[in-house]
Amino acid sequence: MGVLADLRPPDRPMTVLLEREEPIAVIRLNRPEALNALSNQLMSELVGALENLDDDEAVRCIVLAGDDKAFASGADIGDLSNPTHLELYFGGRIDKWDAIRSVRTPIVAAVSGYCLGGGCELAMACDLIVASETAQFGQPETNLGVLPGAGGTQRLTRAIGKSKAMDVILTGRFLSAREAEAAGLVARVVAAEAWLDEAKRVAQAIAAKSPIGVRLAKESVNQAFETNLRAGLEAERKAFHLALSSEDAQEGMKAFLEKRKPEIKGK
Ligand code: DAK
Repeated sequence: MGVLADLRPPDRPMTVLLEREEPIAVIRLNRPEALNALSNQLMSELVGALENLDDDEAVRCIVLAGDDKAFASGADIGDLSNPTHLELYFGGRIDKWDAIRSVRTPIVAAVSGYCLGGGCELAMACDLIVASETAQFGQPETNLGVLPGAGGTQRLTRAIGKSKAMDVILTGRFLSAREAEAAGLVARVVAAEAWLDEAKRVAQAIAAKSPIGVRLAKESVNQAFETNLRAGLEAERKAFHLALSSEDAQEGMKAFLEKRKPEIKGK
């Protein structure tokens, strides 16, 4: 198991671990004693790892995982309580979430156990969610007198619709993996022992394709969240033309016609 950028204070253990299995990489959230609560240190290390991997051409897809018990139980409530207005404004918390949104490499969230609050928001900021049948999703911030603050009211509502999102956010109840899958939040649910392997399989399948087509597809799907249909279709058309002009696209079509496997170069 390797370790990427070491951003921690000298006396603190890494809260994020990196396993490289090129062409994929697996980032493991590593605060088991706090159910992987997203401390400020963890968020800094996570963003550092994601940005490094995003710049690394050898890595074509990233898996973001917790452990069996928790993907992440939310923002670290200790870090979240009693900040000053100045800390909130200048502390860079929101910047970290924006940085995650800017990652172009596809990210598969691999979720087992608790996936709550900021943890659920983090999973939703990834591109798709593979879940263990033990996973529980929720936005229990209203129990604390606040509300989701890192995209939960927006992304959850787009994923599962208004009525169910209101149910989850206003009552604080958890969705089981199966319910989350039926509602459209989760792409695949697998047996408890298979969640990480399945997420890696999904990542390998993505990583086998041209990174140009994949990144442009990610960008285009995200447009569906951020703009109207007409503008989204325009963006898709431009992305398609861009992809079509790549060497990988020419090779992909030639290989199909010649009944052989394409040689993907990422160009
Ligand atoms: N923060 C800090 N510590 C946590 C934690 C959390 N979110 N969740 C669990 N822990 C700690 C517990 O305090 C406990 O520590 P010790 O007592 O052993 O020292 C340890 O993890 C094990 O937890 P439990 O003993 O409670 O374990 P249980 O199995 O009994 O219960 C639980 C599991 C997940 C149901 C429970 O721990 C729980 O309810 N946790 C809190 C869940 C929660 O409320 N999550 C939402 C937090 S608020 C924003 C960005 C993000 C956010 C907001 C703004 N901006 C950029 C503006 C996000 C906000 C949130 O996520």
